[in-house]
Amino acid sequence: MLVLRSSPASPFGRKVRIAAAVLGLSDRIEIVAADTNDPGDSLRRQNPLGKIPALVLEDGAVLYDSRVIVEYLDWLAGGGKIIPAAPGRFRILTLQALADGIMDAAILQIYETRFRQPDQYVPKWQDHQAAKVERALERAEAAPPEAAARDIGAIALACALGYLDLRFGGRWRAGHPRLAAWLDAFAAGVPGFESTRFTAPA
Ligand SMILES: N[C@@H](CCC(=O)N[C@@H](CS)C(=O)NCC(=O)O)C(=O)O
Repeated sequence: MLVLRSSPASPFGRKVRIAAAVLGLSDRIEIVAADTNDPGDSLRRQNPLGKIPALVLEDGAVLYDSRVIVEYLDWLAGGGKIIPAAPGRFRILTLQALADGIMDAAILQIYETRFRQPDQYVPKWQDHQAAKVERALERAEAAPPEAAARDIGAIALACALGYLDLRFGGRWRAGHPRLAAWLDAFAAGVPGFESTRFTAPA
């Protein structure tokens, strides 16, 4: 078995889990929860960066980050499945980078509130990150993926939007109707999207 170190709310972990589902590899992966804040968690020995997701292979080697893991899973599934050959490859990888950037900028805004006291918040920094998200959403709204797309660009974008739904109350939807419609269609067509949805405890 492959072991995926992740946590239920991680959008990058979700990207890997949906990729595995789309590739038919979910039953080869055991998910072992990781606590990125716990210095005693073996995660920090597996990935010195202390970040999730990390994938432990059968020989004990560890792959990170999510881009490397999805590349590995695609290879394991025969190659060219969710990361196709050129010419589509580079457009899809760039969409993945855009979506990963949304997740990075969104996570940094959340960490600001977790790692700093309210009187230490830096609004200029939060606005800087929020503007990245807004510009990236505008770019994606101008040209959403095709409805039937199941490649790593579409999967990553769905995870980014799902994370904005989870942590920012879905406020992005009002200004991005094409993207909202695209996400709803993706969710309806990819069972792995709903099955990996994290709902915060009440
Ligand atoms: N570029 C990384 C980003 C991973 C990432 O930011 N993971 C977050 C959780 S979603 C994390 O581990 N945060 C803990 C930390 O930064 O210490 C990837 O694609 O896997």
